[in-house]
Amino acid sequence: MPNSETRREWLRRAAMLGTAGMSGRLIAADEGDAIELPFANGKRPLVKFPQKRELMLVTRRPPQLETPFPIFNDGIITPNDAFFVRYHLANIPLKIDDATFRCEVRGGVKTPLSLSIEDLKKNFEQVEITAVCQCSGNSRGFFTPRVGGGQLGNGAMGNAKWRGVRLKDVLEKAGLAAEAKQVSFNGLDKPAVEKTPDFIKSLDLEQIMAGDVILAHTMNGEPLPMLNGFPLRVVVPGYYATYWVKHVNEITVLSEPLANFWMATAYRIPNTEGACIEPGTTPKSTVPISKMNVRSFITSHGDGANIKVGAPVTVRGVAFDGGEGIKEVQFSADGGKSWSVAELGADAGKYSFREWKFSFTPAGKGSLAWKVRAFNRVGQSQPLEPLWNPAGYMRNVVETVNVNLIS
Ligand SMILES: Nc1nc2c(c(=O)[nH]1)N[C@H]1C(S)=C(S)[C@@H](COP(=O)(O)O)O[C@H]1N2
Ligand SMILES: [Mo]
Repeated sequence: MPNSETRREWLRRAAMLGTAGMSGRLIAADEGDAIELPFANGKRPLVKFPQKRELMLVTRRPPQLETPFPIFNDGIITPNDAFFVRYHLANIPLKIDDATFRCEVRGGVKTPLSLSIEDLKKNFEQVEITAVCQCSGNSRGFFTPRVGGGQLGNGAMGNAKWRGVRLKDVLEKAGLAAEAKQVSFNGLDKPAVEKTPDFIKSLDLEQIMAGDVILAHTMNGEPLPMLNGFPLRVVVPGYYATYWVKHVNEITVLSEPLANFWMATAYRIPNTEGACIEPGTTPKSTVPISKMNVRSFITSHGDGANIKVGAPVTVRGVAFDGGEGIKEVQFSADGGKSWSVAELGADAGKYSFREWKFSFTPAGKGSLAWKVRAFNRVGQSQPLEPLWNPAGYMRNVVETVNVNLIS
């Protein structure tokens, strides 16, 4: 693993190559390096937290760290030390003994369980799934009109290999009560003040019994980093990360849908096509956020990159969706007038980042908009113009990188 000096050097190089624009520009700040995201108040210092390389600081308490975008060009797996971090509650666990840690399974079950990590590893089938974990508010900083909440660039996402056990198998071992409808998840983090509601989320039992929801103890072959939920987290492939509860130590089977602040008030989207409404207005009705929509990014080049005319160039990036799987990625070198089908990388599963690349020899001169769009297996794609909702969730516009052709 490159040390932090090499990292900085690499970031600097990435910035010079023009990996800027939508992904930010590396600048020297008094306190050290920072990345300037291309929206108001977009300066993010690069800071080091335990088990992490330098990441972009959104807030210190609770820790919210964004992955510098050039890292997504390194490969489809996001390294653990570069994976973004998001918490809602200031009182987070800093040290957990995984030998004494227990995850309690209770509520509407025949036999409540108290599971150690060892139990989970020994007594259940181990499964591994590669899946994107993306914050609902990823890219919120690009919303116009601006909306409240963490002003994130495009780095509140990551793709990892999650290993653990199926939640379904755990629930079957406990035995479900007949009236079971939902399952709630609580982690070890706590509010700093009493009036803040504890972060508890729930999923429908039906979704869990389909088998893809897992309790993960391992991320990319290592124990989860503390800040990503050590020693156990919920992984809900295809769903926004709000359901991926970290340090999960209470799993409760419910006979009614959970109606706490985090389900009934927060993390809801307009109940409309595309989850969007007229900018600046209020939705008439809302539903809990669920599956991720289609996204695709150019990772190899950023705004302001100088591209030599007449010399072959390979553009590449990643695409993903909520679990249908990416079927096709298209690239446009002329601002969206014409599109070419890109070459897809290896298929790491329908919940994973899919690499794409496109090689061609640029012609013409001046500045040009490169664009990328993806289609999933049911034909869904991204709109050319961004959609709006008041919480700044689910951004999925056709992404653009502006480059300069030089001779
Ligand atoms: N215990 C706990 N789990 C949590 C949260 C939290 O605040 N506490 N935030 C959720 C949200 S909104 C996101 S975006 C993801 C972030 O996961 P990461 O920090 O591993 O990147 O964790 C989810 N799980
Ligand atoms: Mo989130």
